[in-house]
Amino acid sequence: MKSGQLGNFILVGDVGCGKSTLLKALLEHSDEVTKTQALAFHDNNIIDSPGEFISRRVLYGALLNSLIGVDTIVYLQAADNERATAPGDLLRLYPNKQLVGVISKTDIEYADVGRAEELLVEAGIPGPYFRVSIKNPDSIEPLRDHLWQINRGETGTILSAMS
Ligand SMILES: Nc1nc2c(ncn2[C@@H]2O[C@H](COP(=O)(O)OP(=O)(O)O)[C@@H](O)[C@H]2O)c(=O)[nH]1
Ligand SMILES: [Mg+2]
Repeated sequence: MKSGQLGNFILVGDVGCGKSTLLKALLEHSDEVTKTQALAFHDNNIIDSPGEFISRRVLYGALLNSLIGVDTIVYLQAADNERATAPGDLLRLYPNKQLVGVISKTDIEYADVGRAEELLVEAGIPGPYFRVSIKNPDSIEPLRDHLWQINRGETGTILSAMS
C-alpha cells in the first residue's frame, strides 16, 4: 500500500508520544526525527502538530485552528505515559470529524497498554484503539489501513451521529 493513498488527518498528542516518528513510518520516510516546533504540513493534507498544542492550555486556540482543515484527528496516547493529555472535549468540538485513538510506544519497558486504553476511554476517544510500536513495522499496518479506508470514505463512525 502506498503512502500516497493516505490523507486528510492530523496527529495530536503529548510531547514525545511518537507522533512524528509514527508519521514517518506511515509515510515510509526514513529521515531522522526532529522535534516538531510548529505545524508540519505534508502532502495530501496530512499535518503533524507540536505536542505543546495539546499539553498547554494557552495553545488550545492554535490546536482548534489546526483541526479545522482535516477530516480525521489521530490522537496518540503513549503506553508509558501515566496520564492523558487529551482535552477530549476540544477534540470532539467540531462535528463530522473522525477521531482515531492510537496507543503508541507499546514496546517500552514500562508500557502499560491497559492503562493507556483506560485513559483513552476517560478522554472520550472512541475505540477501537490501534496499538503501535515503531520497533514493529507490522503493528502500524492496521492503522495505515484504517486511515486509508477513512480517507476513501469506507469506514469509521461520524462522531456527531454518536452524540
Ligand atoms: N521505544 C520506542 N520509542 C519510540 C517510539 N515512537 C517514538 N519513539 C521515540 O520517542 C521519542 C519522541 O518521538 P517523536 O516522534 O519525536 O514524538 P513527538 O513529540 O510526539 O513527535 C523519539 O526519541 C522516538 O525515537 C516507539 O514506538 N517505541
Ligand atoms: Mg513531533
